[in-house]
Formats: sequence, structure tokens, C-alpha cells
Amino acid sequence: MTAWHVLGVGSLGSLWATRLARAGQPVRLILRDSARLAAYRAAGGLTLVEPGGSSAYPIPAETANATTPIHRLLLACKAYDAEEAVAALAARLAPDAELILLQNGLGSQDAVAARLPRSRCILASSTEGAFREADFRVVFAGHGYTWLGDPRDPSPPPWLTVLDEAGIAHEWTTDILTRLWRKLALNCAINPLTVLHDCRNGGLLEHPAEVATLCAELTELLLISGQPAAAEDLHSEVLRVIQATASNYSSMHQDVARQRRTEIGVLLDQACAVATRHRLGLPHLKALQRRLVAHLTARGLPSH
Ligand code: NAD
Ligand code: KPL
Repeated sequence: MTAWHVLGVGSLGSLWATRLARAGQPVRLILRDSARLAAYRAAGGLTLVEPGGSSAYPIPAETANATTPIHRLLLACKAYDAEEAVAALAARLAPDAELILLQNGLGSQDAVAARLPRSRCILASSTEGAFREADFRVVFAGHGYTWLGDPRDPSPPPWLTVLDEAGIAHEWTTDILTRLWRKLALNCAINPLTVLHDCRNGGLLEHPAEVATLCAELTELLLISGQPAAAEDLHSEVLRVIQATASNYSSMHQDVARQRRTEIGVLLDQACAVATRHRLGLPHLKALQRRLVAHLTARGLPSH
């Protein structure tokens, strides 16, 4: 059986690793350095907390410096760490290596694929929700779906059946870029405003004009980027997501509240860069980027 190497033992990486291990799959965690490896070993494994209770999984772990070849790598770090993380592993990747990139937004996937021209990069877009309750202890907070696809090769990999066995709800799509663009637009319409208004997602119902204007500009952006399917009824879907997740804080709001770096670089920055490339004005989106950058800078957080 091919081992699943998992780099990024945070929320989503732990959620995948524990379910794969539970299904009897060989899993190996790749930790940042020997100090994290020692902390993991002291914790005795990864714990997954679900409504039915919590279970611990003593999954073997290593650092990037191990020498065994990697045939299948689940990359589950944040988008801003992705390129550097794979660079450190490049020498270990077997010629037939496949990577599953779980990063949100757009931009990091191309950067990873450009570094690894011989490897197959499968992109993912997930609506599952998980958070770290403590080190190596992850709560499965929201059931969802993971779409997987490869813009360069429409054939599904044979190991998708393993995801069924592991209870990882997923679907293979030949249109993964549409999914990723749609999610990027949703995140650009919701996440920065929740930070600037310091509110839960539902708080945006008090700013309907601001949300509507952003959705109109994002729709223009998707259309000029050749993503008409991602643009369809964007405003209605944004309102639907705001209502469905009204009591949640967006991931960007949570990052700022915890003084953590945000993924603005692969969301709003990416959207504004594409607009500039197409000579599209989009004044509200660009003003939103300036406001968010000022907000992050004032709090001592990275602005990209
Ligand atoms: P996280 O911060 O919880 O976990 C990332 C982990 O990667 C951290 O433990 C970090 O130390 C580790 N890491 C970073 N660089 C590394 C390196 N070089 N070597 C080893 N480990 C390294 O992040 P997350 O919430 O799991 O998010 C991962 C990606 O999934 C993000 O792009 C996020 O937007 C996306 N996502 C997350 C969720 C969720 O519910 N958490 C849902 C959908 C999408
Ligand atoms: O994906 C999200 C996020 O917070 O990043 C939304 C859809 C906005 C839900 O909170």
C-alpha cells in the first residue's frame, strides 16, 4: 500500500491523517523540525474530537530530513508556506509522486506545480471545517465536501476509493479551477469585511450595499478571467453563505483575532493582481485591499 505522507499537522492535515489511519491506511506525518517532532511524540499521537467522542491515533511521524521516498503527499499547510514546504521535500519525491494541495485561494498551487514539473499536482477545494483545540488535538467542526481535480489531466486517480473507505466526503471534478475561483470570490466578498467590521459572518447582513458592490466587481473579475460558471449568481450565493454561517467567524477574522498571519495573499491580493493584469478598475475591491492591508499593518500582522 502506498503511504500517505501528510505535511502540515494542523487542522485540516490532522483531520485527513486521522481518518486515513482509522481506515487502516499507512500514514506518515511530516513535522516542521525536531522540536515539533519531540512535542508530537510526547503527546503520544494525534487526537480527533468528533461529536461521538475523541480518539487518539499514534501515527508515525518524521521531519522533512528523513530519507524515505515519498509517492503520495498531502500538502496541508497554509498557502503562504506551501512553496517552501515542498522545496524542502523535492529531493524525496519519487518520479511518480502525486501531491494533493489542500490550500485555499489561488496562486500557491501554481507556485508548487512550477517547482515540481515531474509530479502530478491534484488541487482540492474543501468546505470541511476543523480547528485545533490544542497541539495535536483537532476538532471536526463542520461536515462538508472536498472537491478534487487536476487542470492538466481529467482522469481520476485510483486511490479515490480509499477516501470513501476513510469517510472523507469528496467528488472528483474536471472543473476544479471553477470551484477554486468561486471559493476565492466568496472569501473575498465575506472574509475581509468581517475583519474590517469586526463581526460574525451574519453581521454583514447590516452592510448589504457593500456586499452587493463587491459581488458585482467580483463577477466582472470572474467573467474577464474566463470563469463564467464561477460567476453565475455569485451575489445570491454569497448571501446564502452569509445566512448559513451567520453565527461563525470567518477564517480570516479568526486569524486576526489570534494574531496569526492571514491568507490575504492568495485571496484579495490575488483577485486584485488579476484585475490589474486585465486592466480592470474594480475600485471597491482595490479599496478593500488597501483598507485590509492598513488594518493588518496596524496590528503588526503581515500584509500579504
Ligand atoms: P493550520 O495552520 O491549522 O495548519 C497548518 C500546519 O502546517 C501548521 O501546523 C504548521 O506548523 C504546518 N506547517 C507549515 N509549514 C510547514 C513545513 N514547512 N513543514 C511542516 N509543517 C509545516 O492550517 P489549516 O487550517 O489546516 O489550513 C490549511 C489550508 O487548508 C489553508 O489553506 C486553509 O485555508 C485551508 N482550509 C482550512 C479549513 C479548516 O477548517 N481549517 C477548511 C477549508 C480549507
Ligand atoms: O470559507 C469561509 C471562511 O471563513 O474562510 C466562509 C465561507 C466565509 C465561511 O466562514
